[in-house]
Amino acid sequence: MRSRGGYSPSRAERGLIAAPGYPAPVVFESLTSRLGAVFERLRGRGRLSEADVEAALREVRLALLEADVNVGVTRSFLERVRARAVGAEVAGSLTPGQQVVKIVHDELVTTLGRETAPLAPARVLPQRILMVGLQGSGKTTTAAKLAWRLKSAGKHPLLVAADLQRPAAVDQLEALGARAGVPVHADRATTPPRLAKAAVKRAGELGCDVVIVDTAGRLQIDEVLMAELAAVRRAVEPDEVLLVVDAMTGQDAVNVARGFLERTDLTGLIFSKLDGDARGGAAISAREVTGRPIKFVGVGEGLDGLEVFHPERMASRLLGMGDVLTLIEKAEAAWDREQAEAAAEKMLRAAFTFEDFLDQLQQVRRMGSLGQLLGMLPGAASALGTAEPSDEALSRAEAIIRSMTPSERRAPKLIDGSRRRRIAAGSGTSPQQVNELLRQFGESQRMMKAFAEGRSPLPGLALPGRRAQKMTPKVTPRVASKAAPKVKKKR
Ligand SMILES: Nc1nc2c(ncn2[C@@H]2O[C@H](COP(=O)(O)OP(=O)(O)O)[C@@H](O)[C@H]2O)c(=O)[nH]1
Ligand SMILES: [Mg+2]
Repeated sequence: MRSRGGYSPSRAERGLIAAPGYPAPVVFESLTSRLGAVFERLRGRGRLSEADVEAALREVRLALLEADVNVGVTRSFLERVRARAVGAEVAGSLTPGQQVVKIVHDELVTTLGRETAPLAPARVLPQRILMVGLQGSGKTTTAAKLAWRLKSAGKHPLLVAADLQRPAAVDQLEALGARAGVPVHADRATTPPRLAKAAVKRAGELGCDVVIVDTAGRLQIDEVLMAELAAVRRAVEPDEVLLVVDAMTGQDAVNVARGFLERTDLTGLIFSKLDGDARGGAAISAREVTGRPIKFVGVGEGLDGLEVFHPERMASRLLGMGDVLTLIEKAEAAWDREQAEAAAEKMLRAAFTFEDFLDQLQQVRRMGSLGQLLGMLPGAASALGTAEPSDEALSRAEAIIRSMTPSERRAPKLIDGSRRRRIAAGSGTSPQQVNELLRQFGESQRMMKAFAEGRSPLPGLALPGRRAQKMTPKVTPRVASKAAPKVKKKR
């Protein structure tokens, strides 16, 4: 299924890390629905006061605690969000509510690690990976999944059964290794450090380039276990020490992670059982207190149930937006519509200026479609002097308007010969081109005025017609009711 045996190691490695088809599992359900509800309420508000931010953060706090995020972690997370949210300038195209969503999302991504974290490369071959964690967290299963994954990416792993606490543990790894088609090094009559050391040597003999060492766990962190792990670590000199944490671990995840961090020099985290009724708390908490990246997540018992961890996707999921980017795009669309509505009203009052025009041009650039501009901007085609304005014409118009002073933009009548030359020089156009834009804009304004006063518009004028209806449903009825009742009847 994922066999990439023919690839060179570097490609295989990249394929392994990027895992483009990573199907995001449905996880962290409680936090998801909670935050979804919060932002549902915030959405649709015009402006967010400081009290609104506080109210939002109270809900976020409850949601985080409910998902078993550690109390201290929650507090510092909310402080970071508050510091950014209160008094933050709302980005041009977002509503204040969307801005809060974005900040919470950004902060979550940061807390979860921002980037996907690839496995550390081998300092010397073979690459050495040590799996540690409490009993039942999923170490043995995860070791086998990782071996299978690396094998699929063209590597030659060797599994090492260094959990000598229970005989059954060795059997379990041998069975999993057989299923994965990966050799297992075992020796029931030795100590874990010696076994691990011997395994590294054996890997060389077998031509294996990765050694994955499974270790014993306990129900709780204890001295004997930690001493054993420290000894194994010295024997193996691992490139990675990966702590496997059961995603169902609640508040205690922080203590577990801290304990292992202090005693075993963790390099990364793996969260198992995210396919179950998993909560998000453990992942956020453990990531925050250890500062170690989450490298993989377990999403099933089978060998293929291990996925690369994507902070961005997880944060979006935590927010219950499915995809926050989509949400923000929608917010931008809503903002554009409001702006278009205001502009249309101004036009009808013949108060439309070059500044409004510039705003519209910028919006259109973001949307990247001239057709939409025409829909939202009654009279635009005529102002630009062509029925189908080109990008070039738009750029030229924008450059010219940018070279005007604010007062010139509001009152183009001010623009005399010398101002015209200055604007042309500033915008890299000719005075004739400036003149042309002024003329067309003035004409368009005049027509809009006539239109607004109910006089018959000149033939050929691009009326805010059906296209506008599609794009700007709130604009059109108002425009239509004033000047074109026929259009209204059709709706
Ligand atoms: N559903 C699910 N079960 C898992 C996952 N990872 C491990 N398990 C199960 O959790 C149990 C304990 O796993 P094991 O590897 O033996 O844990 P260990 O004691 O840390 O070695 C086993 O029944 C595994 O099948 C996972 O990602 N999803
Ligand atoms: Mg085990």
